[in-house]
Amino acid sequence: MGSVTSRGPRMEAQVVMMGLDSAGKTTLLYRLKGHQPVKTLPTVGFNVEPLDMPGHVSLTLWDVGGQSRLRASWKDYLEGMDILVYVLDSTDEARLPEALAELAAVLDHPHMASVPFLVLANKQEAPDALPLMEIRARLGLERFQGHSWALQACSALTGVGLPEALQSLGSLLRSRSHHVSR
Ligand SMILES: Nc1nc2c(ncn2[C@@H]2O[C@H](COP(=O)(O)OP(=O)(O)OP(=O)(O)O)[C@@H](O)[C@H]2O)c(=O)[nH]1
Ligand SMILES: [Mg+2]
Repeated sequence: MGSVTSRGPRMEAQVVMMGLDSAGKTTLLYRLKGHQPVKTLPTVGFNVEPLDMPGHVSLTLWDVGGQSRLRASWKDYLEGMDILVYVLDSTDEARLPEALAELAAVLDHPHMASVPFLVLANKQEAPDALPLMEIRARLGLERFQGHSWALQACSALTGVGLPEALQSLGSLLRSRSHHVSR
């Protein structure tokens, strides 16, 4: 089980980013680091980047490739993670059920017991994006009992919603670290 270590005011956390191929995970990773939008290739394996957040929180972000042939190895990234960031392509209505099934499979893994998760409804700036309310209804995240979770709309392209996403991430991590220390 991972540990959100809190020495003095500093907190360190391991964050794993998952979601179907083309959801926008790698684009998000580099936007969160403050880069301009980057051109990405489908990720084979993973990218890992440190990210210092305000409030003395140091994250390590693991961005794992989401193509179907790669999903069998998702389980290899779960040990020691403090939080899951699950990225959805809001324009990909056809694959929403598949995305939800893969999320359920990840949360079902023993390493994920009581690990919080943040679902990012990405690509919200696109004209054909499903509205957040509809995504919320379709996902039914309440079913995942035993996990704290949050749902946030964002666009890795424009950056809208990313500060809120980091805030949600911080709150979920803090609730977990309190939980762990008791
Ligand atoms: N319109 C729009 N396109 C986006 C957004 N975020 C990412 N994309 C595009 O979606 C495509 C896939 O983005 P990636 O970041 O490579 O997706 P990924 O989730 O890392 O995909 P895998 O590595 O295959 O798992 C790229 O063409 C991105 O430019 C967004 O917020 N809005
Ligand atoms: Mg990628």
